[in-house]
Amino acid sequence: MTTFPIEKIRADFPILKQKIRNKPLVYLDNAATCQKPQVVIDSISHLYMHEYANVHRGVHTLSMKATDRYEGAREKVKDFINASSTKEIIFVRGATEAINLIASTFAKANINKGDEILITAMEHHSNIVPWQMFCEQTGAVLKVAPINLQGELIYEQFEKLISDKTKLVSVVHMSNALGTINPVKKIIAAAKAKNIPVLLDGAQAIPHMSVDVQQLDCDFYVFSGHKLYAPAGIGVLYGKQALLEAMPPYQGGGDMIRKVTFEETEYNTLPYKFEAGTPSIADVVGLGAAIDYLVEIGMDNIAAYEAELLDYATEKASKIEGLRIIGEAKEKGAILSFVLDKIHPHDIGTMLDSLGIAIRAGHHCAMPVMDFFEVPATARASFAMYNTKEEIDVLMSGIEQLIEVFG
Ligand code: 7TS
Repeated sequence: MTTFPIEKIRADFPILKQKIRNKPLVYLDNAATCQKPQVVIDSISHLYMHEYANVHRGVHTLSMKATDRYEGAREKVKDFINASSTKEIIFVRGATEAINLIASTFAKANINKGDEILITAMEHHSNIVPWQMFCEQTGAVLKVAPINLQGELIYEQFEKLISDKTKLVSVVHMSNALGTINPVKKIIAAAKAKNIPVLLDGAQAIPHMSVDVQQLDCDFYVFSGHKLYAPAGIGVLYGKQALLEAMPPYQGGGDMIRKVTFEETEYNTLPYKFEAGTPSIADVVGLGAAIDYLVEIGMDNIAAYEAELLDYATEKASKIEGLRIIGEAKEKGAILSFVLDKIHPHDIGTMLDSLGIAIRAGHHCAMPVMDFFEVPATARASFAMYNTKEEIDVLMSGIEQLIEVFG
């Protein structure tokens, strides 16, 4: 912890310097979206000030510069998750669009009536609803592996649900509502033994740990830029090249084609086949800058620092009478979901805001998780690498004040 350059990191995030309601901002809503370092902000303004034009189109200098920046970012993403080729990196709007893309293309081509898609009971709605829509359209069946009261996947039950009919396993790497980190290597090995492709929803995992898609041997990995210190509106779909090659395109339009006549269209090669229309050029460049920034700090250093933050917060929270932590998995990322006796989570959120503390209160787009724990909502403090133990102290004393006044 002592070697983690926390002061420097905090100074890199201009938004953290401000006061909210006359109190220093304590931003603990990082699972919803995290703040942006100056280098990311600068990379975007630099592009618009000096290098902006449409990509893949022009022979003119600006277009070539913008294309270099755009494709350079794809290279950075490839290295960051250790994909084997930039052909496997598709830029999309975010994790949600990536999952919908897979449902509309891979699933449409490979999953039929009576086939099964296996998810878990701790998924975000974006890894539930696209599959429900797909099942409704095709007659495929959605199977849900249960969780226990700690918020962990009941692995034996999951394994039992893998059948000859299973055509896709789609699992969250780290839960946004509970913080649980799933045993993805075991999950993938079990699916591979039956030749079943695996999609990992990495929206929460990606900012907290190093991810190596080749080592994991997952078939698809999806995440959003805005939870990775990059702009909103950009995300990544990683897919194994052979699978992506065999998939039909997602949207039709410019850039995803090689040749168009009124009789037929020849599609472009990977990754462009899946990137119809002018992309979010500046957001991609911002994502590249965020990755450079993270690589310099080191994902393993970030993981170690955040583990200390989570331990500290968990220990403090456990001592508060009337506070119940929702999600106590052994393997857990930097998320503390909780409820308080007699105080509704929305009131916790509002009252903490008056102290300058930003947390999220709600169902976190994981309503089935709320149902399982029989709570309408939770309050959720989610940590990032720029948070500190002092901020956790502020949160805990805020909670104690609430209990004293309203509990
Ligand atoms: N999957 C997980 C595990 C998530 O946490 C989220 C967003 C998504 C998918 C969807 O990502 P998007 O960028 O496409 O919206 N989670 C949250 C959250 O916890 N609070 O706000 C958004």
